[in-house]
Amino acid sequence: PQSFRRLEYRPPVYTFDQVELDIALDPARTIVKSRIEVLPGKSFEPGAPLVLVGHDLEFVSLRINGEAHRHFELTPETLTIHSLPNEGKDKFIVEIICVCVPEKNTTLMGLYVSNGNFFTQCEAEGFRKITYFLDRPDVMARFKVTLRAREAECPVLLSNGNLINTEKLPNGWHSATWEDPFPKPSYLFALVAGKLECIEETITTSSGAKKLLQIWVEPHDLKKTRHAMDSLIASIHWDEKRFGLELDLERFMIVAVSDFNMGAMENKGLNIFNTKFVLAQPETATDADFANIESVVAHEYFHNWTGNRVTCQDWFQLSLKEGLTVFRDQEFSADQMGSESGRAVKRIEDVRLLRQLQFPEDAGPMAHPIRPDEYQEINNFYTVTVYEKGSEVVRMYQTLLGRDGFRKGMDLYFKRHDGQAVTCDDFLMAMADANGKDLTQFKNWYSQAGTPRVKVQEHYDAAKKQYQLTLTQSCAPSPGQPEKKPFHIPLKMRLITKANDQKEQLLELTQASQTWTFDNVEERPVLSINRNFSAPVNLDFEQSEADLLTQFSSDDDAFNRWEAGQKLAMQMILNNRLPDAQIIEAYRNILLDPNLDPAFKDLTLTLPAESYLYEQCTSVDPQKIFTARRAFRREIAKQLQLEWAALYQQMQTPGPFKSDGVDSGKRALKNLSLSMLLEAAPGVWAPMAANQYQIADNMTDRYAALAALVMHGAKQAKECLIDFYNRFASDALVIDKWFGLQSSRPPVDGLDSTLEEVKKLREHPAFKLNNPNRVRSVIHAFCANNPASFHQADGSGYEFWADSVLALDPINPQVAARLARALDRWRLFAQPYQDRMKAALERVSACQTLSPDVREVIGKALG
Ligand code: B3K
Ligand code: ZN
Repeated sequence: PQSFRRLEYRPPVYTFDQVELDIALDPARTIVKSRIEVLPGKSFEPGAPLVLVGHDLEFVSLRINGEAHRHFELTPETLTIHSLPNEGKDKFIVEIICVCVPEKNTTLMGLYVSNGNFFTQCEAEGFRKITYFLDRPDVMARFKVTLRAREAECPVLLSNGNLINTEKLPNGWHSATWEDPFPKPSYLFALVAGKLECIEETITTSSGAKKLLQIWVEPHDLKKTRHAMDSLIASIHWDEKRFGLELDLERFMIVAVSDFNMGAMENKGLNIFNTKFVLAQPETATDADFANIESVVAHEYFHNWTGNRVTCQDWFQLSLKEGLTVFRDQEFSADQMGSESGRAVKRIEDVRLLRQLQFPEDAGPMAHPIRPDEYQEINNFYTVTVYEKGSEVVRMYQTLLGRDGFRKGMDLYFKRHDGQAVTCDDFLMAMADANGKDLTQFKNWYSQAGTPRVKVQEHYDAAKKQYQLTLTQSCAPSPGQPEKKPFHIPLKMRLITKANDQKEQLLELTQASQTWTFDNVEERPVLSINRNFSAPVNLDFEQSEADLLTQFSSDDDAFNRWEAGQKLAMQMILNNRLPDAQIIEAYRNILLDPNLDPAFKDLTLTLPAESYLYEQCTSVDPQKIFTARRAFRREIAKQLQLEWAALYQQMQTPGPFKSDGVDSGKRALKNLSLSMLLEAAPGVWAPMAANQYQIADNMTDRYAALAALVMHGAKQAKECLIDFYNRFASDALVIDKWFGLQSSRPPVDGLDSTLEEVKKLREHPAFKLNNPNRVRSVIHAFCANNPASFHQADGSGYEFWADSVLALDPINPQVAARLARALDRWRLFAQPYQDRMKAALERVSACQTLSPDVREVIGKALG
């Protein structure tokens, strides 16, 4: 397979100035005419041919400077144009006509049809499926786009920028012309056409300019757009306040589509979203949905500066825009929580996700630095490493430089690079120069994969009242990187003493090993380190249970307080122990503490995920881990049954539904209590869950009750599932929840295996292999989010996985490749799991017609 390498980057030979597109939309035959002004690029040499890329296109004609041009070659991937006027030294005009077939496009890249409407997805390399182009991010052009369509079928015609003209045309056709004043790479191009309606709002931004905001959806969904609009407005104001960045267009549009490969896309002025991240009403969306919508709307909006105004030179630099923009959306969501404890809750949630998904990636066969050096298929590199670890790296600048220093760096970055396509090094240099700080060693975060491990050794000398701390860093080998250089690791720490006389400090660990000495420490302290998870590392820190309990009950850093509890639980679960009296008491104190945020209590009583527990083992027995974790949970449920029952009553949220941090935290704790009660005594408490299911006035409570019944195998589950389906049959996003819940049910004694259920769900009339949300709710939910059901000793789960990857790949390689990742960590497993996983991987690998996407994932897994 062909690999692309970061160090092989060459600037473009030609570049584009003005681009005009004229697109006549027809599901069966869309005609795309382009008129492109071409100029010599940075690597230009006289006489060089112009090499454009195009995929799945029917070529019709080529003209240069108005004349038909015959000197060209076509391959399935390229259009190479020779004999350019004056050897290409002056500006010349290329005009191309080609055809594509949106209704046949199941890959959901390029131009495609969903529910009868037209949409595009161009990042990373989808534009080449619309027309022949220099489809690379360092070619930035000004676009003017005319869309034509039959008015009855496509009353709405949208593209990037400002609407400058509309016309009625013969035979029931009409057209709209859009102009985007900002030069942009092709990956930010978008069009939308069809029967859509919008809500709109006019706001005034910091400079006093008026802006039109619109959210476009299918007509029946209009009533579900308010929360997305509120989130957009909040994001616009936040970016002005925190970073001084203002919306630069007169109009900003969001469009929702139900067939979409990922969450959303930041096309300039015309963001396109998976419906899942736009549509919400209390009756149909959970608190988690509301929060996700807020954060994805913010993320895409923030890309307008970090991604669009300043974009990436090449796709190896993806984290330049993604890591930075995730950091920005995380900070936004934290601020939206409205309190310090709310910020901590958000931080804990983000770290949980990082450790559950990114740490395994960083230890597996697809491990890559946040700025990868090599890829076969760029779509495989929209990873939790590039995004979430990328965000952690950006957060470390802020930790090292302070908030003001970070802001100075951002200001300099925009001052230097607005309108350019740049690299991660440019970002680092802006941070370094704005603060006069040497960040040379910090570059290792960009070039080295793997989660660093920091060993903590303490020594307290009571006579000298001196405390010594030695930190030693290491990082395991990762593909292509046998040895690692030390990272620049910022570690926030504080010594916890009874006198409470020690301040928080920032240690910068830059050597392989360093020792710090603290004087005047009157008693042996308890160390609180990596506070607020200041660095994305694993700590190798042997702490006594007593110290952990101290931290768990009194660390003033909310993150580390939570972390101590997780560590205690993890050690016991991995040693197959049940919670002892002390930890039960500690949990009880947390639950009863009137000063703690309910959302924090919910996170504290939520045990580490199985995928995170796996990473602590050298040979994983998934059934043993499941059983130990479940027994541990059951014991907490039983021992604290009175407390759970009381909390269930106390955490009710009377009054109209509010999706804010306060009420959603209460609901989370209430519903955890409900789940714990069913864990303790399903027969006793299931009627209460069934009642909550029936009387709930919001989806959070209704779904939580249903989940508690299903997860604990209550007999009421069946009829509630039927009721749920019938109630929401016309709402695809809710039906996704219905599928997802059943596919992610862990094993329950006396019930059919979840695999049997999932196979039935695949035959359900509402299951569709070509809708990514539905596929994710059934197949990914089972293979990636239901480890105890998936990992069966007979390998049946893996067989199902292989069948599913092979069935999906010809339809949608991107979605198939995501699913293919579910077996990444096969080498970590004990027998017989390991051999069975290998066999399933080999069966997929033997398929001769795999997409490059799946081929890369499977090849690296087996490699
Ligand atoms: N930039 C897009 C992701 C595009 C993925 C292409 N396979 C969404 C985002 O990160 O905002
Ligand atoms: Zn993004």
